[in-house]
Amino acid sequence: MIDLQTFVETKYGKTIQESSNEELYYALLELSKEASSAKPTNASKKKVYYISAEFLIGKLLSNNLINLGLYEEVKTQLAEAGKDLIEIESMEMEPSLGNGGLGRLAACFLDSIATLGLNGDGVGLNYHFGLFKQVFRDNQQFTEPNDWITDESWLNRSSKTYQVPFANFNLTSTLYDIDVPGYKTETKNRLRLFDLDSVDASIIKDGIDFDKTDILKNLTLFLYPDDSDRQGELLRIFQQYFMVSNAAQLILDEALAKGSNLHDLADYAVIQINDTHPSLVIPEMIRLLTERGIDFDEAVTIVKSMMAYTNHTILAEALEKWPLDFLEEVVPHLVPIIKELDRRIKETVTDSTTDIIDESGRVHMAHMDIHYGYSVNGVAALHTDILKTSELKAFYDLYPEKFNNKTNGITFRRWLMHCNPRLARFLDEILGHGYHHDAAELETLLDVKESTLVKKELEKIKTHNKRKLQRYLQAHQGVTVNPDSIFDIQIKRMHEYKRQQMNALYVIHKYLDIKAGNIPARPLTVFFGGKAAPAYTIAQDIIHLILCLSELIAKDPEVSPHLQVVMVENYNVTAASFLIPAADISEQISLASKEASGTGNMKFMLNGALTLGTEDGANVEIHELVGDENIYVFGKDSQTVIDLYANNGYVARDFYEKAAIKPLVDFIVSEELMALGSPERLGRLHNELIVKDWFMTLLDLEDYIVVKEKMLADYEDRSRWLDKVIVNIAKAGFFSSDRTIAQYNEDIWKLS
Ligand code: 26Q
Repeated sequence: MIDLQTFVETKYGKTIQESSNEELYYALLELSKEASSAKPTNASKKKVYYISAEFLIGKLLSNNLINLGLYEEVKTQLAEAGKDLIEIESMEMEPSLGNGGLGRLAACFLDSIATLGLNGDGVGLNYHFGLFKQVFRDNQQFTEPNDWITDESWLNRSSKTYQVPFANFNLTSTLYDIDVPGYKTETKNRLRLFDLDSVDASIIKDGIDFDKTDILKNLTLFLYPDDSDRQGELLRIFQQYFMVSNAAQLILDEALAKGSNLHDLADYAVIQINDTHPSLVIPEMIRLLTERGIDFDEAVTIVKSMMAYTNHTILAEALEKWPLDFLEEVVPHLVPIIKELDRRIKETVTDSTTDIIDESGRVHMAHMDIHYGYSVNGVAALHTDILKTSELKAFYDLYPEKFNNKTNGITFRRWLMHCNPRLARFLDEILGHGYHHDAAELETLLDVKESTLVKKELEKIKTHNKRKLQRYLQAHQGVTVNPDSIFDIQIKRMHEYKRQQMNALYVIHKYLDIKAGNIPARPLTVFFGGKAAPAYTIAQDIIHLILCLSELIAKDPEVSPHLQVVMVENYNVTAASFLIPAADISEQISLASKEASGTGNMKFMLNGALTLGTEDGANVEIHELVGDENIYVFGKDSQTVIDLYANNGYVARDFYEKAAIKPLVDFIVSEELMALGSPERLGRLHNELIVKDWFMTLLDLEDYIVVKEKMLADYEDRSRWLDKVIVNIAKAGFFSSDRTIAQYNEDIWKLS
């Protein structure tokens, strides 16, 4: 039992009631930190190190309170003093230490590793500003630094420091730890974030611009600063090496402290390499082992038995290939090791497509991971199949035993209990608490599928969550949404393959339809949210189109009662936790074969939204689990798409010329929109869709519109819709990251 009143009085000399929300936030921060620091770390012999350039942890207060078992007590004691935990939590800054899916997955995994009582830490970098903050002006995206680190925070500065050698200087790191308490566990794990004391925010000039060459001042300033120029790319290598050299030294320290003689290092440590960003850990670990007296051959053998690689993408442009002369400039001491690793492959493997160093002298990081690791996994069944049969086929032929699938998952502590407490409480009432520790038990919800009482309650919860989102958007963005409308939501990074532009073309279709006098049965609100990389012009153009459409419709009294478009500013984990529980329709409309998994799709399903999606990534598994009746699938399948690419078989203009499509695409450059927006941006996007359309928007557009209209019509049969909602929630258990992590451990890590 905690006594918050006494705690607050001791800290501030006043009551809860007299304290401000900010004061209460800091009191609760201190209270949670005390509770988790009291827990011992896991002392078992073998440990997994999840190395990742990104950990998109989001705000931690509520989650830590939930995991520490303090949430309900705190909430009640605050409420008794007239205080609201949601308002107190809004005082917390969100650490945006990730871009999107990959970073958020790492955060969910930390929660599950701790919850399953496994010995495992995350290792990464302590970016002072993380990902940029997005603001809209003139219907366009602008970027600002997100200053998330406050004097008191979740970070604990440790006394550990390491020396990291670069070409012309050594850097001294500082290690910060963030405690990761599992859900109601005895022990805790940690997120280990390395930093550099000399980093200096004063080098930031307007927006997020800064001197890319001043490594001492900029190394951990931002997450993935613009990598479109050479200096940006060099900085990325500096960051990656700083991360992995520190990680490798930490791992060796911890293993030695537990009694390793280094020959047996693999009995103490396994490294999960999260995409190729930490791949330099392979040559670095070999370097450190040989420095400590292990001979090269043995070092290679040791490393081969402790490195496991996860692939998160098949987009060629996202696969890292570093020119050897870049590496020569930053980490010359790794170059001979990488060359030797490559030489050994070239000696034994005839197929030159698997070379680590290609004929243009570029180092293929994924190739190094696959040759010198013991496990390669994709993140959804379809994704792993595509890796085996096409993208990484040459490697699969060499090492079939290394390949395995680990379908992604999400932590239910954040994506159900925290973001949707009403639904969580209702599920507790009708199912008991068993599903908290075994998410598969959610399936017993199917037993009450016919109950009108259950359906009524689910409807009430959805409306409650829509109102909660309404208040959030009103306060944060000054937009008013209609909670009696259908909430149709697409939130994810802005990227052509994710096809936000297709959804925008649907909006145009709907707008023109309403203008033509076809009034929908119920109003529709289409929400978008997502950041675009500063150097990604077409993604910026898509944001521009959406913002212009939003303005056009809002200003049109004929259309605005029936249709609204909201582009949520600065979409992040916090915004997601308000948006997802309020959704009726989950937009998962990537071009089949391109979205490795998706994890938003799982969060929406768990929160009672129905999926409108292509047969891509984990959508395929959602479809299999819920059945045809309970999902809205459209579009060409992945094999068709892969064949179209192979034969250059897609010609955008052929689709553009179709009578149903041309007016929608041409509306992008209509007088109405051009008057609101930038002719340059709108013109470029219009042209792109007609002459290139690399991600085949127009291929699936007609089918998308038909299926979406069917979905909106089906919404009107509330009882049948709620049947589908129940099946979706009931089947979401498979997507618990506890299941994913149990499989990683069973097949790859083998921790006790
Ligand atoms: C690479 C080189 C240079 C600069 C940046 C990058 C870079 C940065 C971030 C490349 C990729 C990323 C992030 C990728 C990512 O988030 N992938 C997503 O991972 C999710 C978790 O597995 C999947 O669900 C998504 O399908 C996948 O897109």
